[in-house]
Amino acid sequence: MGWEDELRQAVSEGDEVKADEIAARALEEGASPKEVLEKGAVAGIYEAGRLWQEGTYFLPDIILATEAYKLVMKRIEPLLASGEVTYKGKVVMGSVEGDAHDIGKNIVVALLRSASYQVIDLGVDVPLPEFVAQARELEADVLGMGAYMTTTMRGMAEVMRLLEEAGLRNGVKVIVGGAAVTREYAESIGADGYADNAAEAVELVDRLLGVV
Ligand code: B12
Repeated sequence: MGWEDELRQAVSEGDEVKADEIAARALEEGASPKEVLEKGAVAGIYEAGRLWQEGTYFLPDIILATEAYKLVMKRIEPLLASGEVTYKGKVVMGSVEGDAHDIGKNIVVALLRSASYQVIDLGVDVPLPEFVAQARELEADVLGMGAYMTTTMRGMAEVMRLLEEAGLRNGVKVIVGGAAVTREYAESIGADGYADNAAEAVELVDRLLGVV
């Protein structure tokens, strides 16, 4: 079994010590941080999600998998930083009100940072007006919102309305994503873009800001 499968398995089984060891070894053997993240750690979370959906896993299993993922991410994140000082643009990002999921958002944040974007991460459960206030305050080029549940997704439409009301809609590009969100939904609320994974999210931001 290659490190990819081993890491995927260790993360999905919530074995954080083993997951971290495998990640360290893979990096030592020359795997790139991005590969370790995507082919191992993220794959493990997806696997845990699949096991939950089919009824094999329960919430505690998911929490353990999340902890294992986080430990690997702690090792990877500093390595993703590009070290460049000139930013391509400023992105304000968060998980919408009521939503505490942040694994997907954190990956998008990490990859945007590694692609030389300045990212202000508002965290989880971000009150809807806060997105607007921060976009204005920080003069964001891009506002990113993540929703991972069908219930919280609706908050995005409200943020669009609040942006309009504040006269900010034309000054900021809005991107949305997360497991609950579809391209159709993104279009229906008038967002500027949607991406269903973190690599695509970076391409999307490049495209929207014309820096490709
Ligand atoms: C891990 C997990 C948790 C963890 C979260 C840990 C954490 N820190 O995030 C814990 C255990 C805490 C949790 C709690 C709950 N969860 Co949960 N959780 C999941 C699970 C299994 C995986 C989510 C995940 O991390 N996926 C992996 C990441 C990498 O994928 P991703 O999020 O889709 O992100 C990628 C893309 O979407 C995109 N992307 C992400 N964000 C953004 C943002 C932008 C701007 C862009 C452009 C792109 C983008 O790029 C990412 C990387 O490629 C999903 C199942 C699933 N299939 O999604 C359920 C799921 C999301 N949870 C669900 C539920 C119901 C809950 C709880 C209510 C459970 C409960 N009964 O308590 C609570 C709610 C807590 C809350 N208030 O938010 C449901 C939601 C159902 C719905 N209504 O839609 C799901 C779908 C499971 C299910 N089928 O029932 N959960």
